[in-house]
Amino acid sequence: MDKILVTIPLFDEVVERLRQHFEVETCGEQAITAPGELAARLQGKAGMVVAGTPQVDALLLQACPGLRAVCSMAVGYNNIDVPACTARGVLVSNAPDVLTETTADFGFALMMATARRISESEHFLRAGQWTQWRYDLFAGADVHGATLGVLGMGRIGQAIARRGALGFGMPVIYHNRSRLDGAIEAELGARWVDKPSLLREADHLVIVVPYSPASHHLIGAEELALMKPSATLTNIARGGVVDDAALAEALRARRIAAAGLDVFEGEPSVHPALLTVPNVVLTPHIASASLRTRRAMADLAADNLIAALGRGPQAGRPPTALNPEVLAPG
Ligand code: 8YV
Repeated sequence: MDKILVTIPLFDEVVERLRQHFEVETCGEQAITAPGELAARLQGKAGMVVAGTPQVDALLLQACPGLRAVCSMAVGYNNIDVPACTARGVLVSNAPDVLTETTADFGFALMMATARRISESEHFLRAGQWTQWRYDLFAGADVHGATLGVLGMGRIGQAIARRGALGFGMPVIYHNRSRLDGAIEAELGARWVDKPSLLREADHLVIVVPYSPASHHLIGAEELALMKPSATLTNIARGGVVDDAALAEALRARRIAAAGLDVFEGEPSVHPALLTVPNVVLTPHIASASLRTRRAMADLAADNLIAALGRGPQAGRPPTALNPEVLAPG
């Protein structure tokens, strides 16, 4: 029986399902992220379940020659060197689609909380500072009718645009490497613009672009300077797409009104300057975290691993493989 390693705390039911096919080693309550420990615990393992961390790179693969499948319960896979896996015949899968609507709900909620200053006002109330009604008490920006800017118009970006256009009457502008086809643009009422125009025109900018070296610090001091002083920025993509130090400074100086951040450079550490500015809503990478969706993500990772290692009804055909060619016959 193949042995596998589950590197993250996971639903008992999903681990049980994996045990029907494999000898399973789990990590307990603490995810395994340190490269040395990961390599040591992967010895003799044919597969592993991961999420957005740890790094799966050529060095790790070299240290674990028996590894045949890396199955992630995240849609973003910037932590996995897919070409290096392909070169060694290691199947990689991610978890798209099952989290799209849940993540879009959260992106929209975070954008609204940011625009309407929900965290900041709750802290004020909890601190016993609420002594009177005032016309300008935590007066923020409207969401309905405001211009929604979406940076990165993949599945999640489109789901956010749909919420804005259909639910809140927001004109939608977007920037993406490739334009959506005309029918989808029409359905979303979305207009492609170049990046500077997106930054200049958006009242609420939501960032949903995958992380890669090309998107590193896509938003830094220069880009923030183009935004309206009344604008908000929401990042549910990946830490590193936004220069957190530059953002903290822009928030402190009120060069933009507010930000909502679910992802951070170097998370779970958070840039200390972000912790000192009041006009930012901070959440610990929970955009996909409804119980039902997290279970669907975990099940999809398990389905992929079972199939990748030749078991179950989809043996040899993992449903969301990123490099299915490694399993192709011949
Ligand atoms: C995950 C995510 O919760 O799917 C992704 O890409 O960012 C989240 O849904 C996270 O990656 C877990 O590490």
